[in-house]
Amino acid sequence: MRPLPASYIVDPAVARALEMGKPVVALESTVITHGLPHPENQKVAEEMEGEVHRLHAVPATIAVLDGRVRVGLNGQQLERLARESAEARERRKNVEKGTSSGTPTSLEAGREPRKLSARDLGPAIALRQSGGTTVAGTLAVAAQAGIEVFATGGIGGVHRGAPADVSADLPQLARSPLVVVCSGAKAILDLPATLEALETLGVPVVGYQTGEFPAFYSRSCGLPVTHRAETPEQVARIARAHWGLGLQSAVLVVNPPPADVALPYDKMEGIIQKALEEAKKEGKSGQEVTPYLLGKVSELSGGESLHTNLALLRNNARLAAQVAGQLARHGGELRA
Ligand code: PSU
Ligand code: MN
Repeated sequence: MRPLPASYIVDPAVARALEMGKPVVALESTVITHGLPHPENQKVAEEMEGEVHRLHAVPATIAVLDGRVRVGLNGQQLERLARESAEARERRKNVEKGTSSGTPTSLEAGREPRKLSARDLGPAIALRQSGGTTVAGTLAVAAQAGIEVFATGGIGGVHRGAPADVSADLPQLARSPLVVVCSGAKAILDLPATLEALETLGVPVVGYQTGEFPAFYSRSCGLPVTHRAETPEQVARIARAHWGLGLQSAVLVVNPPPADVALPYDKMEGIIQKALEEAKKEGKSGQEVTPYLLGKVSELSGGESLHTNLALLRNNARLAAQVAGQLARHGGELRA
C-alpha cells in the first residue's frame, strides 16, 4: 500500500485487501451524519457494508473521527457517528424552537459531527474534529488510499436558481480516478446544468443498463447520457481504458433506482418545487441547503422518498462491489 499521512488510520481488513489487490468499495458518511434521519442512517450504512461483503468485497466507510481520517469504520465507530449526529440535530432543533439555550452558531463551534468536503479535511484534522465526508471529501481520501470504487446515493451538482452554488463534488470528480456508482445527482439540483458541468470537467457519465440520466428518486428525467454499459465488466473495461490514457478523472456510473421503488418524475418534481419554496422562505443557505431539502422532500412525500433513497443506496453498493470485483480480478488483463 502507498504511504499515507500520519492522520490516516486504515482499518486492518481494508489495509489487507488493498495490500493484496482484493476488491474494496469506499462508502461516504455525510449520508450518515447529514443525509438521513436516525436510526435509518446507521441501519442503511450497515446494510451497504453487508451488501459489499456479500459480494466478496471489503467495505471502507470513510469519515473523520477526532481529527483522524478513518478509512473503514468498525461497528462501534459507525454507531457513534450516527448517534452523535442525531443528537446534534435534535439539540439544534430545540435551539431553533427556543426550548433550549444556546445559538446554532455556538453549537457549530462544539464537538458535533460536521459535514466535511475536501477543503474541510485539513481543518478537521488540525482541530481534532469529527464528521461525515461528502462525496468530494470521500473521493479525496479514497484516491489517496488507492481505492478504485466508491458507492453513494446521489452526487452534488449545480443548484437550481443559484448557478454560483456548485457542489465541490464536481471539481473533485475531475481529479479523483475512481469509479463512482450513484443514481445520478440529487433531484433537487439543476440536472441539465450538472450534466453540462460534468462534460466540461471531463468526467465520463456511463448509464448502467440505461441511456438516460436517472433523477435519483426516478429512473429517468429525459436527459440522455453519452455512454452505457450493460455489465460490471464493461464498466471496469471503460475505467481501465480511461485511466490507461493517463486521464485522472472519475468515471461516473449512473444506476437508476430499482423499478419497484422508483417514484414518478412528475410527482417528485412537484414535491421538490414545494421544498425549494420552503427553503427560500426559511432563508437556508450554504451547507445546510442540501440536508434541509432532502428532509423536506422526505416529509412531503410521506416517507416514500426515504424508502427509495435507502433502496438505491443498497443497490448502488451492490453494483460497486461487482465493479470492484471485476477491476480486481481482471486487473492485469483490463489494464490498458
Ligand atoms: N445525496 C443524498 N444524500 C446526501 C448527499 C447526497 O441523497 O446526504 C450528500 C453527499 O455527501 C454529497 C453532499 O457529497 O450531499 C453534497 O452537498 P453539497 O451540495 O453541499 O456539496
Ligand atoms: Mn453547496
